[in-house]
Amino acid sequence: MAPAQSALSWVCVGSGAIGLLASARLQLAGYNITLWLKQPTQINLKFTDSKQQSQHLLLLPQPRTAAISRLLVPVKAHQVIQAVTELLPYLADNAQLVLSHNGIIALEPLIQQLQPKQGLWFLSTSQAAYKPAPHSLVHSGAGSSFLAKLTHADNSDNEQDVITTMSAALGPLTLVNDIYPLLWQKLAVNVAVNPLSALENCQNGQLAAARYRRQITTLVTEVCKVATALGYPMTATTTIDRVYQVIAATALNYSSMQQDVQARRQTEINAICGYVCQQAAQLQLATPANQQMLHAIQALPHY
Ligand code: KPL
Repeated sequence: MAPAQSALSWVCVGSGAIGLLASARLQLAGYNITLWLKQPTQINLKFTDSKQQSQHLLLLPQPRTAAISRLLVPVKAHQVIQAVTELLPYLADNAQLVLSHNGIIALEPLIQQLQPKQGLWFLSTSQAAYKPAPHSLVHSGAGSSFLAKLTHADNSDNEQDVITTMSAALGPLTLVNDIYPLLWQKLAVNVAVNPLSALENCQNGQLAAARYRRQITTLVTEVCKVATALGYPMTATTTIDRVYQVIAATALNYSSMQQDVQARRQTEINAICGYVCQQAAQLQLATPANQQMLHAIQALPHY
């Protein structure tokens, strides 16, 4: 049976791996999805799904004239504010925006710019995809996603539409009331894996070696201390176990930060170790291992 589709068109910002994955899956499920790119051009995408079946899809650019009611923003943490600010004049007054990125950033400045009926959501995903070439996408790991609404005002029609569509895009999907406990858990994984794999220029799996154990333990323990002080209780032993489970499950993957550093792109370090250090400073807690990682990545030419 065909899924209940959104009658509304969705727009996806950028052509990153997760955005293209969501767009491809939505188009295949019969949704109307367009891309918002710096250069509005169509993408003829070779999409290889998680069963290794390939097909070609044509993804069209969103016209600059039409109002946008539904927006998926799967851009890097440091690109979110600028991307959404640029799009604000194009948003319908009941537009629903879904953010999805690694790390945590302060979203209050963005929420303050939204109209009363506009809604902001956050989707955290463990779906894995990569681009072997600019117009080629491989869905390399079938994961799942969590979705939460960050703003209050709205009516249930809009909400159901967002939930149904995000389920088709990046599901299986679990709806949660508060995304922050999950974001802190994911942050612990990213703190442990991303900068270290970037500095060592290795696959995630190589971080299971005994020589990294002490550093990973210290980094993750600092995250747990800060999260717990903020009201998101996290025990170090359980969190470290989870980090090693992710390292094992993604052993052959290169982390997003390793890829960013190799491609000389700006990394998400400020939203990962930087966010931990910033929150720790406000709480007057010391996080020297996170500070050291932050500085080590910032010292690279294109951090
Ligand atoms: O989220 C990731 C990333 O690379 O950014 C992990 C979970 C570490 C997988 O590589």
